[in-house]
Amino acid sequence: MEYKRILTIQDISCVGQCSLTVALPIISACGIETSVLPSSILSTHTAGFNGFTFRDLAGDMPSINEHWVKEGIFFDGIYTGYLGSAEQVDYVKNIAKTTLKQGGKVIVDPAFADGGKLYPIFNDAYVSKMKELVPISDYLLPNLTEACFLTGLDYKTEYDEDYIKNVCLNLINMGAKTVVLTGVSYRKGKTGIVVISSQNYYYYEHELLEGSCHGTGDIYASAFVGALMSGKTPENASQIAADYTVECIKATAGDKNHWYGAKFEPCIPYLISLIR
Ligand code: PXL
Repeated sequence: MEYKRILTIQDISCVGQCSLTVALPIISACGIETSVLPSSILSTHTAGFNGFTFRDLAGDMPSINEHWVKEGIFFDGIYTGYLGSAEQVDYVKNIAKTTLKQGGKVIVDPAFADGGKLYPIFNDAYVSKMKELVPISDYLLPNLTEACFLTGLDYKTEYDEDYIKNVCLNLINMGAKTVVLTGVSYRKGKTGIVVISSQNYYYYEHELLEGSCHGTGDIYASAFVGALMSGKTPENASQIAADYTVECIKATAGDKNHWYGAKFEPCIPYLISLIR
């Protein structure tokens, strides 16, 4: 197998099992060299901890980008997640333009909202700027909340396949090549993933576990990237990522002290078995 290198751009939440502290081990475990560009650094993630610190690292991005260009450093894939500010979007676009190998893939997880609401540090101006990453994405991985913020369509908690297809096709019309929509539930006790491009609709349904845990979107996206970069089809990668995420949630369920993230580490051997 060809040895691949990707770059992932997202925050370091020092404590909280999300973003880079999840992406780096998961993608590496899939056998992919994982370079990182921290978008920001926070003492913890912002979902449930009070008084977290936050430092925007946007100012470092242009010189890091310039150095990579000078060194002739290129990536087979660029996977973006939680950024720190709208200002970073132009820098990220330039990094993709100057450091992505020909034929390399851009994977964008908008990572700014869930459950119908924006995450604490974000606002409409941020959403508006994030729309600029949609047309550069080969794979866009939103949840339904993010998909609705990006398209301006109504966010619904009960819906049918036509509604979901319409949301995804709006994102395709905005320039996303393939949309991988997470958390799509058509019936009680089940949830799943829709993978849609201009031609294909694919739905992978799996069990919906009680009590969601934080950070599972990042676990999902990282496993998707690892599987995709390992040569799996987008449909297969979405299935592997879903099965792995379910396993991580099962490993965490019932531990009230572990409310801030999912115990993804003990499940890494399972992910590797799915990739092989
Ligand atoms: O998992 C998404 C995420 C990433 N990074 C930070 C967050 C969140 C979600 O709340 O707060 C800092």
